[in-house]
Amino acid sequence: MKYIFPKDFWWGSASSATQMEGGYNLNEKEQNIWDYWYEIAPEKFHNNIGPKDTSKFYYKYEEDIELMKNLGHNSFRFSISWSRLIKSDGSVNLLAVDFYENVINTMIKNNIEPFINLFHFDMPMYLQEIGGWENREVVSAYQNFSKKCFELFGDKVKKWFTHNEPIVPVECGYLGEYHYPAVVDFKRAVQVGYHIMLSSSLAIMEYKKLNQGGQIGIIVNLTPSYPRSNSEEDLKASNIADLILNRSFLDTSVLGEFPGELIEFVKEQDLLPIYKTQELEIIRNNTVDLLGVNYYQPRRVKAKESQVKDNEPLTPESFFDFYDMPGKKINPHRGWEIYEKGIYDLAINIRDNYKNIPFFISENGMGVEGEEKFKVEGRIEDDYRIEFIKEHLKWANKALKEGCNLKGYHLWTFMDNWSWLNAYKNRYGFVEVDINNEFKRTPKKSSYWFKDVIENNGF
Ligand code: BGP
Repeated sequence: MKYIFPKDFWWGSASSATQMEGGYNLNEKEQNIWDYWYEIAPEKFHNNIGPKDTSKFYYKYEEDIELMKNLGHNSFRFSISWSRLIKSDGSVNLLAVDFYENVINTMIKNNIEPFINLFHFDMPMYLQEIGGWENREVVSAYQNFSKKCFELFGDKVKKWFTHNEPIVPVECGYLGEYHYPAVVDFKRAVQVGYHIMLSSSLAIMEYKKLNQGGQIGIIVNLTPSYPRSNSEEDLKASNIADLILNRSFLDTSVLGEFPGELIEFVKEQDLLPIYKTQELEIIRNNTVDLLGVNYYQPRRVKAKESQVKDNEPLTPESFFDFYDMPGKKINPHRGWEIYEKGIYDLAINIRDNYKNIPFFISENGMGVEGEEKFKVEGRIEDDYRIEFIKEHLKWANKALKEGCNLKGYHLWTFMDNWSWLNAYKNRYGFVEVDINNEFKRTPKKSSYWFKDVIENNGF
């Protein structure tokens, strides 16, 4: 064996509540923005499939966790649905407590460590109605929600994450039209980003107060930015992309401060959010213990080729263009670039610029449209996914050898799930979910290959 991983390496997969639970209105769950958006605009969702009964983990979690165990996994990340746990009057939904308690107990019984994330794009609608992340009161509501989760489940759960990809609700909800409320307004986006960051620090503060002996972190989609060339213009464009899309949450979560250059940029563009000095103190004093890093593809950047028009709204892309690099390797089933070395580059960046903080690959994966065409005698033969994981793990292994503090690797995702506006278009799971046949689970070839890797702690 050539690629050996450390003992106790975290092998597993990641998921999120809205994408896999289903039971969108069962047992007093309230609506979140996805339930609402689907209700008013179902045509926006691929094949008109909404979040009502996604992958049915809510009903089948025992079977699913047993399958995870049989496939050798030692850890699994899921999220707690805020709109399931906390009712619109602020009280705790005891039926939801039962559900999450059962999930946690079943995982522990099967030797799978629960990693829990608190926010994965799923704002309760009753809070969106008062402005969502734009409203400081919602930050306090999130602080209370996080505290409740620690009190309820913190005796058993020792790995917590405040947010998954915190830049995504900013980018997709306030700078693009992929998440509700789907507006394009840079100033509002900056306020949302600031409040999400503050909410993360407040949750960390609550967690530390309780002294539960676990670790708390954040999960960032740390997409490395690569300039087209070393020209001054391309470097500048790549730097600004990195600053807004990576360093906004990464620097602040790990180092406790918004990057000076970002503050300058925001001031210059007249985008400063409303904030209080004491809040900056909270951010400074409550940094993460642990980092989750989602990596799918690199961000290739070039200097802007055309002037931004006067009537065009300002967005981050007013300052750089995406670069379509000739000859890049592509996942033809999703259209995304595959660049395995990105995993190594981001690891080295964390080692050298972020105090070598412990981190893990919290999502990596390959989406495949029309994956049923790879089915042979009832099983999806996903050799492309094996190749994808293997090549990324090789670079992860090199990073480990060079002193990076890498703790684990989670695939996105365990079983095929629903992916926001893309619904069930792109499949990512180790396990096929047949949405036309009672959501039947069938492990794909890659799940058995991964099981061997886990058993051997390498390949
Ligand atoms: C990540 C998100 C996941 C998931 C994944 C796949 O950024 O954290 O929630 O959706 O992307 O995305 P897609 O289905 O659009 O290919």
